[in-house]
Amino acid sequence: MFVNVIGLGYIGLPTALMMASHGVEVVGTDYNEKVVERLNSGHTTFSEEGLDELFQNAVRAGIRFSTSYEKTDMYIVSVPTPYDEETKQVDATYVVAAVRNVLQVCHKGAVVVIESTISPGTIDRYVRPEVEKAGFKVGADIHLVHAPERIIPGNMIYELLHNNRTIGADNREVGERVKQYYASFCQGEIVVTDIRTAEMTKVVENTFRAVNIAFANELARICRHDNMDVYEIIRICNMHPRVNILQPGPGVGGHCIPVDPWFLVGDYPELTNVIGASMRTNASQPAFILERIQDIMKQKGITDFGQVGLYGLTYKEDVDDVRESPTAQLLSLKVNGATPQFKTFDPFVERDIAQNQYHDFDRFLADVKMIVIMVKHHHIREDWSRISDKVIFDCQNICPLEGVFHI
Ligand code: SAJ
Repeated sequence: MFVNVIGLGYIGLPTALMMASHGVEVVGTDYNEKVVERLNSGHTTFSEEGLDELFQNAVRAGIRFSTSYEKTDMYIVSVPTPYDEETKQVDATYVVAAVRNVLQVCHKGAVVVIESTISPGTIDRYVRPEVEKAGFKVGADIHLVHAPERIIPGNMIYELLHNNRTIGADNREVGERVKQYYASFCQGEIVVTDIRTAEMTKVVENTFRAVNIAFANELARICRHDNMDVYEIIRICNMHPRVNILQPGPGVGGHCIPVDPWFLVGDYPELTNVIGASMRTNASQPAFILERIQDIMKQKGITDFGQVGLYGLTYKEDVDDVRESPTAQLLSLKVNGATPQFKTFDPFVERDIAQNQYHDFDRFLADVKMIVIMVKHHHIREDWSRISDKVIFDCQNICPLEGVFHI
């Protein structure tokens, strides 16, 4: 068993390390030299519970990292799949580029697994033609498989080991062969199905979550309009045996939930009323939060945005991932044509990525009168007395202090 994992990001790296730690010979490839250098120097590229330990195990087991592609039995492609801003359809550029590179080195009989999230039909439209163009016959010379990932940042290692998985293949025997690789570490059930079904299930799973978060965000707006307590209402509704409402928040971030459902809207514009409306609701949540900040400032006589501190720059709690974060979305909005000069702080973000960003929590606190809790990092929950003299707008419903403002 010899695998080349292409793309050493949030999904590719843990997958490569996991396989290497479970007896598979692995080489990890990334076109970013800095990433490869860092891994080769013995360091991981992002923080995630258990990742460093897994990394050490994989290194001991002989994993290698490189910028070039190698001749292996199987390729796992886990590169980004953004959406085209205009058409909302999947942008398969990175997947196609990776597949082209694979086809230049692979031998006949190799299996090319796409792990990146793709909309139904992407393999037919973009990947099969590449294989044929390179002079191979799909199903005879090269086998194509889609094996979407399901792991959640913050609990990746546990979920890699325990989540059920889906493998889509043109033919059962190839699907079962790929299953053996994943079964080297995955203790969950691994379902083998066809490629289009696998493509669709992944997008549907993330769409389900997006629609349900949008529902919670819409409830928050209705409740705000007439001064009802959305959290109490959700709590009581969720005591019904068949109701399970998610939590409203300051917006939806990450590289999955605000992205993947657009693939369906892009491909089926006439058939996606609920999904399209949900995506627009989630995308406009930061604007709703900005309005709420202004209301609270008015009530409390705060006139300067510079006296307001946004706590949290990541897209969710206890991760260092800032992709599409609600705070970044909020910071891109304007009031009367100008960008509000909020102060910002995040204990997980060392690099300077936002305006007026502090790296010392005490100094941040000293410079603001009002705090907006955008992200529920464990860090802020450790000691509430630190912010008890501030005006608090808690977008995550975690602060137990008196007089806190909510969404
Ligand atoms: N959020 C809310 N309210 C909630 C839950 C989440 O506002 O009740 C927000 C979060 O704060 C965050 C965003 O939604 O900004 C997305 O976070 P998430 O925890 O829902 O999901 P991700 O993006 O970290 O991971 C999702 C997962 N998909 C599902 O749960 C269906 C994960 O299993 C996938 O592997 C991942 O997308 C992916 O890579 O596709």
